[in-house]
Amino acid sequence: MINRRGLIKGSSALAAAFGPLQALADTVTLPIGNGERPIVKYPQKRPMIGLTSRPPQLETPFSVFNEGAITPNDAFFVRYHLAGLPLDIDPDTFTVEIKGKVNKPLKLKLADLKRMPSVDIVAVNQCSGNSRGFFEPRVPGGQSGNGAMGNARWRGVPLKAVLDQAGVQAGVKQVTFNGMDGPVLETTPDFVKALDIDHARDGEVMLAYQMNGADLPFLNGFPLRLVVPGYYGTYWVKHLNEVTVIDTVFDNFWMKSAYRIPDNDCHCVEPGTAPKATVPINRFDVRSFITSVADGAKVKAGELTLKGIAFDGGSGIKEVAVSTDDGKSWTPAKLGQDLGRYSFREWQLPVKLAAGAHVLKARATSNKGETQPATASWNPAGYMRNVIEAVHVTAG
Ligand SMILES: Nc1nc2c(c(=O)[nH]1)N[C@H]1C(S)=C(S)[C@@H](COP(=O)(O)O)O[C@H]1N2
Ligand SMILES: [Mo]
Repeated sequence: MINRRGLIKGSSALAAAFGPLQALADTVTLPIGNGERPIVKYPQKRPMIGLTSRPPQLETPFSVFNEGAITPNDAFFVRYHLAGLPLDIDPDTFTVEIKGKVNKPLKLKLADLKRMPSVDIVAVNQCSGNSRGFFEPRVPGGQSGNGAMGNARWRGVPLKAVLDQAGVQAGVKQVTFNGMDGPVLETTPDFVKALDIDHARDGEVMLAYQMNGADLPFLNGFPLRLVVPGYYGTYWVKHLNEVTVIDTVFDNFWMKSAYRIPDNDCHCVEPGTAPKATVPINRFDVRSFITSVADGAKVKAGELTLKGIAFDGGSGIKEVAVSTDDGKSWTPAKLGQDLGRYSFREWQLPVKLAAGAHVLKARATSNKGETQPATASWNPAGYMRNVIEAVHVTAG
């Protein structure tokens, strides 16, 4: 399905703009059907797991999540829909327009934004289809492992400040966001997303120009992107240059047809069936991962400290419990530093493993009382997986 030579060739425009692109000899096999992936090297990125080349889509090698709560910029995943990437952005002339139903349309340069009071927020960006490759029965779409997520400290200006400056008119409903990338074919709808006006003005949704203290990497939206804390990555529009206030509910392909979930509590349906009613995907569900040992690993029998991460859509993590007996008994783990309610929360727990096979599990509970299900639920787009994951290890 994925051809390494095609992947490198398809990226030649990027390579020309950002320096040489290295073909790496390695492949990696994700623990999913057809899981073999090339390891690829893109500008400003360390070797990453390649999913597609036109446009570039890169998954973070899972071991990165064991290095700390913050995902380094050069290891942060990359997701695009359209192959027309804006490879010639000049940060000195770049502008973002604020227009539509506003009293005073604005064209702001980066320097204008940087003169405004800035805010910092640590927040997880996760693709709706993170972990889609694990769906049973399988669903179409990018067959991601668990690396289509990352956690960063974002800096920018609240969208509210910019909207207030432009003066939002009475009776408006939504704000739409468009980036500089575009379709290669005219028939492909441009990638534009919308948020309700109250959400857009909540003071947390941010126009971000920095990630972990540095300019955004090109592939993560240089020079400006939307950050929507607690919401799936689809709303985090990159290379953002058009913000439009509208008095209708936006109904383009990307809001009305794509990125929708079943309108029920589990956001799920009977496998193989279609939902009767859907809503746009919105907040993350609660998830946790063991990061210190990989599925299938061999470990030394005896004492071992298990480590991992947990996060939810913004209430924060209340508890992570760990099981070393396939979910029969659970012990609360010790939570790490609190970097804010939208961040990864690290956890750890010393355990003892006798020689033999074990199934390790972590289960997070959020401050609003949501927890992870014991069995995976299913929806046709492969969104929002949050089942309690199993890590099989052999101690010896
Ligand atoms: N301009 C633009 N922004 C975009 C997209 C895109 O295709 N074009 N994809 C979205 C999706 S679906 C995700 S999951 C996130 C991924 O952000 P990242 O590439 O910085 O990891 O970007 C979002 N923003
Ligand atoms: Mo996504």
